[in-house]
Amino acid sequence: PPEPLQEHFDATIAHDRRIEPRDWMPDGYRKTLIRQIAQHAHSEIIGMQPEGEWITRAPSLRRKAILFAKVQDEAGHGLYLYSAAETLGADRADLTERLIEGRQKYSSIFNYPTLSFADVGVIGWFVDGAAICNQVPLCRSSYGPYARAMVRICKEESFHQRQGYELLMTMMRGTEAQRAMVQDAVDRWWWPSLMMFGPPDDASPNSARSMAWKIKRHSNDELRQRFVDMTVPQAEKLGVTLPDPELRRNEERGHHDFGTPDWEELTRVIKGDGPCNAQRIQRRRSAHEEGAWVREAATAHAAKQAARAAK
Ligand code: FAQ
Repeated sequence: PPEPLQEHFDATIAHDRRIEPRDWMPDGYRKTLIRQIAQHAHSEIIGMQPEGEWITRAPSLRRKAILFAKVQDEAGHGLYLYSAAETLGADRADLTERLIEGRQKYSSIFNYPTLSFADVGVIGWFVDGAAICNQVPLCRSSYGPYARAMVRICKEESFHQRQGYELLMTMMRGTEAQRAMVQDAVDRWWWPSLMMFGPPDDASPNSARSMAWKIKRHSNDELRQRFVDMTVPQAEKLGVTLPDPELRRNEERGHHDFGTPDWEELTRVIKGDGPCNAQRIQRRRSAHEEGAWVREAATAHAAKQAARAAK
C-alpha cells in the first residue's frame, strides 16, 4: 500500500478514531469486516426462525404481540447490518446467495430447536444476554458504520433480554409443570449459549488480527467469562440451576469458574451438522425464492419513479 495511506490508517486505529467508508483501508481489514458483519446479519435473519415458530402458539395476545415485535426487531437488525456491509462494497443479494449456498456462516445458536414456550424466555435471557455481552464492546469497534449500527441494536437487545427474563419470572411463579419447563429449557440452552462466543482463544484464528485492528475489543474467552459472571446471580434470583457441576465462584480470581463446553459439538454445528441446520437454510431459501416477485415489483416501481422524476 502507498505509505502515507497505511500510516494514516494505523494512526487512526492507534488513536481510537473511526475508519469511515471512504477512507483507505487494508484489504484484510475490509475482508474481515465483511465476513464478521455478514455473519452477524445472517445470524439476525436466521435467528428469526426459532422464536418465530412460537408466534402462532403464544399463550396470550400480549405474549404474541411482544414476540411479534421482537422478531421484527431482528429483521431490522439484519437489515442495518447488511447496509453496513454494503458500505464496504459488499452486495446484499450476493451475501444472501452465499448464506443459502452454505458459503457464509451464521451463529451456531440458531441451529437448536425451540421445544416449548419457555425456550422463548430462555432465548431472550441467554441468547440476547450473550449478544449484549458480545455487542456492547462492538459499539467501540474501529469501523464507523458497524459501531454506530451496534448502538441501536444493543438498546433493542437489552429490551429483548428483559422481555425473556420477565417471561421466565412469570412462569416460575406459575405451576410446578411451568417451573419444570423453564428448568428444561435452561438445561438445553446453557452450553450452546456459551458456544456463541466462539472457540477458546487458543483456537480462534481471527482474534489476534481483529483485536489489533480494534474490530473486536475483547477475546472470546473474556466475553464468555463476563456472560457467566453476569448470568449466575440472575439464575439464583430466578430459582433455576445452571447445568454445570463445576460452576462456582472463585474469590481469588473474582470470577466464576466453569466447565468446558463441548467444542467438538460447536465445530459440528458450525460445519452444518447441528440439529436444525438443514431446516433453517431450507426455510431461508424458500422465503428468498417466494419473495422474488416482491423484489421484481420494487425494482420496477423504482424504475418508474426514476423515469417520472427525469421527465
Ligand atoms: N457460530 O476466529 P474466530 C444475534 C466461526 S447474536 C458460528 O473466533 P471471530 C442476536 C468464525 O466465524 C449472534 N460460527 O472468529 C439475536 C470463524 O469462521 P470463519 C451473532 C462461529 O470472527 C438474538 C471461525 O468460527 N452475533 O444474532 C461461531 O474472530 C436472539 C473461527 O472463530 C455476532 O455475529 C459461532 N458461535 O469471532 C438474534 C457478533 N464462533 O469466518 C435473534 C459479531 C466462531 O473464519 C435472536 N461477531 N465462529 O470461516 C463476532 O463477535 C465474532 O465474529 C465471533 C467469532 C465472536 C462470533
